[in-house]
Amino acid sequence: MAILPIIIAPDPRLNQPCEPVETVDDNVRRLMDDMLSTMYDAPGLGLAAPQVGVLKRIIVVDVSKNPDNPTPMQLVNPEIVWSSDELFDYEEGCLSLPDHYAPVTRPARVRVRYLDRTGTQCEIEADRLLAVCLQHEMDHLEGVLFVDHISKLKRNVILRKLQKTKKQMSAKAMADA
Ligand code: GNR
Ligand code: NI
Repeated sequence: MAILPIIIAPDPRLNQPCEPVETVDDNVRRLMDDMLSTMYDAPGLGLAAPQVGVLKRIIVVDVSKNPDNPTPMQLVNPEIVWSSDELFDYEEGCLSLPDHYAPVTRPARVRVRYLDRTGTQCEIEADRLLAVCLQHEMDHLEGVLFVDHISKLKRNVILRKLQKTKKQMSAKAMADA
């Protein structure tokens, strides 16, 4: 299994809606396994395909935070079929916005329909951290980042800082080459 490079914002690939997967084949399964390896290596609680440059509706999640008892989930074409009126605030981060965090308010519980790695349609109901992560990952499939849920001022501060860091990193890579 491979560890894939994670795209850092700002990047147009993180702002595009992704295409549905037509068939859950070996290529899709290999990508999902690589996404899980990449997520555990980072480490992160979830990862969406566009974060590794693949504009397909695929996400992986594991909120167990316990390497001895992992609960990896791989979801193809996930959709929210129900969400609670009750809301939940959580301090969110994103592997594509490293070292930046902000509170985001979302529905506290969601019911998600998806295809598993065998192509079978499944549904799960999630609350708390799992609900947060599923919604955060599914946002990525619409080209939406957690900073799109906070004020424009805070969003621009974070995105400008990231752009500056990216420029410094590429300048350093050029100098070192
Ligand atoms: O690792 C991650 N942690 C996290 C914390 C709070 C809310 C959402 C997340 S998901 C994030 C990994 C990521 O960027 N997934 O797209
Ligand atoms: Ni993210």
